[in-house]
Amino acid sequence: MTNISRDQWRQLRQDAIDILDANRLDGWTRAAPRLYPHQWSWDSAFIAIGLAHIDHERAMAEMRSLFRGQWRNGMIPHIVFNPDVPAGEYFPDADRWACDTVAPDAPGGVRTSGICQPPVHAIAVQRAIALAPGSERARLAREAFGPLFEWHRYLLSARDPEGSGLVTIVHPWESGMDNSPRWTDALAAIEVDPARLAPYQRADLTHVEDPSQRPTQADYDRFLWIVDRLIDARYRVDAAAEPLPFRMKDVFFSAILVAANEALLRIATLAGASFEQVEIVESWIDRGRSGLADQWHDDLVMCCDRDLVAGRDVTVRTIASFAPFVAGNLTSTRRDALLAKWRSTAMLGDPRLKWRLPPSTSPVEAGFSPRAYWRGPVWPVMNWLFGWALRNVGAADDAAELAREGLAQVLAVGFAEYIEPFTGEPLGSSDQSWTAAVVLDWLDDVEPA
Ligand code: 2M8
Repeated sequence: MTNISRDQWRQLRQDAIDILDANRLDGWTRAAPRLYPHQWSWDSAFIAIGLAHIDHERAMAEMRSLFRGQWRNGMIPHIVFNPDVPAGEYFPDADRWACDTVAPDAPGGVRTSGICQPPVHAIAVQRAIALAPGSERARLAREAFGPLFEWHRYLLSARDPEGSGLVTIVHPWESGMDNSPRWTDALAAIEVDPARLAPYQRADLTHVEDPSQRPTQADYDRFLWIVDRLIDARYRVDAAAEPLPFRMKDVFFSAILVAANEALLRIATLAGASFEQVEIVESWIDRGRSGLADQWHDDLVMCCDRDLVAGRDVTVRTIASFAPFVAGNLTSTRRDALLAKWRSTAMLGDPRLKWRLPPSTSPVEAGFSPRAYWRGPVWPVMNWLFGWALRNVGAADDAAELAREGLAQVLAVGFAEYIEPFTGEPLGSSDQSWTAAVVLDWLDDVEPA
């Protein structure tokens, strides 16, 4: 149940549509009007989930446009660059990534970054298909199955040569949670040689009022240092001559891949995929779940990333520690333990919270910082993702709470990128596309009062 009136419901829906329309370009949607003027991979997938409620064709076009940037090795890059953005508006730009000059696997015709982001895409395609007329579903499934299958195959081969079921990310930007304290120790261990780092001008600080919300300069240097090492390797992460400086088994990314493979399985059936392909996807799901189970710590009641460079598990408590909800199919003991943790003062039970919504980092964690990027603020898109996941694991009340509180938050503060958890202050970019998109999905489930 929500406390949204019919007028509020209508207004919120219209505002969300207006934001997606304003951020719309030629067949795709900018992540945000100023701070993020290009097409971001997982933003696009969430955007397609919202668009599916307005126009399933537009949702599919969003995904199709992203697939144009797919690499020859199957990778879907984290950014497909908009050629019309003036130089200096966003950094690092396509020239700095240099994929088209150094990477043999980069696509022709479009410029992209050389890393990837969590694979929400199959989940989005499945949603668009489900909301399309019955007569169109098989066609849409056939169109999307190939790119999605190759994308997942890339993640389970180049990013998991060990066959662990867990994806190795090679840059914090790949996690989508760029500045999370999950990466603090691994980043601190990276030594940047200033003489070898080309001078650069950040663009992000010109778009936010308070630079302390964004990553520090030292971390930004490390981010670019890692990009340079990837360039040295010509972006062949599985065949780099020198070990890459950041190598992390990311449990949140890996859990999304399990959920995406579940979605891919349904798409496969509709697409008429071969028996072998279906068996492969099923084996990926099993591998993913068993990899996540290996990273479960009973004493901490959390799933931990593994730092492959340092050879240790990362025990920092963040929203990513709840990755098993996203992967689903938990034992009831583990599900109940994780739900108790979710409701505890380490997350939603913190009495200081303005809305019962999960901070990106647990408030009991030393690295918690309520205004800093991915170190504490609440992200509407995460509220949606965990609501979706909780519903899938049968925690319907907890899922409904996220939708109710999430909508109340957007009603109060607008379509912000992220929000201070205690004061409710909207932070980062305004008119963020994925925030608008998840509102459309929530509203579809809500009966106005
Ligand atoms: C943020 O990341 C970009 C780099 O990819 C940035 O800080 O410039 C993250 O929140 C990421 O998850 C998101 O996809 C992107 C666009 O919304 O912004």
